[in-house]
Amino acid sequence: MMIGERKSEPYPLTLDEFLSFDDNGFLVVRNLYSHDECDFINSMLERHANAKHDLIMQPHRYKFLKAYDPRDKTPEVEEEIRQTSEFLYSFMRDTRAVSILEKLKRNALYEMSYEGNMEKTRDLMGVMSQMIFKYPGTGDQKGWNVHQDNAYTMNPNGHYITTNTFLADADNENGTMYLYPGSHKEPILPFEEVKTFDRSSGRSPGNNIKEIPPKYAKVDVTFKKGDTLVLHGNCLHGSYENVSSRPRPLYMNTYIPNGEFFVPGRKAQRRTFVLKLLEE
Ligand SMILES: O=C(O)CCC(=O)C(=O)O
Ligand SMILES: [Fe+2]
Repeated sequence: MMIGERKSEPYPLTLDEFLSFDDNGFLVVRNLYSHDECDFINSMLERHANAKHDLIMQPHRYKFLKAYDPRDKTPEVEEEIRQTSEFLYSFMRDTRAVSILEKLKRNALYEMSYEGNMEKTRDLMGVMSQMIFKYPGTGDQKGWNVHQDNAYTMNPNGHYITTNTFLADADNENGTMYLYPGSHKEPILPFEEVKTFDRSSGRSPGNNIKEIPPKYAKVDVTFKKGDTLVLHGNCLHGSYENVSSRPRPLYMNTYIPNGEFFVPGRKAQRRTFVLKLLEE
């Protein structure tokens, strides 16, 4: 993937960053993507948004993007949908993100051989994508309840991992995320299921955790355009309501080691995508 000046090369993850992910269950990688790349992705997705800028699930999959796109499906529109979904599939495979995840998940992907060498025994797979525009005053501006992303996929080994790329600056006013460092060491905690798409209920989206273990403290994080939050699927997090007049576009990709159990979901229809073979 190459937009503007920046090449997609493996990210030089430091030991401190590696250890910080281990301790906290998340890692903020500043400026992983350029402003040009963020603008490109955002404007590409804007073409397919409905008037309220509802969340788009699985935009890297043609049939999903087509179902979400409210326009008449002229040949030109069909072509845009094809281009966007293909581009977003390549973004799921982006070397910068995947190189970070492969290091963070190395315990799940590599095994020591009899000779004492580390050998890669399985691949990391892409699972799903999601675009959240979080436009002000649309119904989609609501904050998300405190949840674990793995409460949707239910991987028993805590191997579900996500990248969350902020396509514009995010702060407390426009609905940034907050996190509970260390909470990824918990299993999937009891939660109340909340439908993400049920606008009519007036409820905030996100499976609602029943009780946040008191030993974890909430931390607000602000993001700049191009920052990526790498998040352990079991790490507790939520987000603020967007009370500003700015959108808060967030693009998410999710991943899991090959062969790991996950719940496909009726609406999301999650399935795995090969990353390695298609790397550019
Ligand atoms: O967009 C947000 O504010 C939070 C989204 C989130 O946590 C999720 O989609 O799992
Ligand atoms: Fe989440």
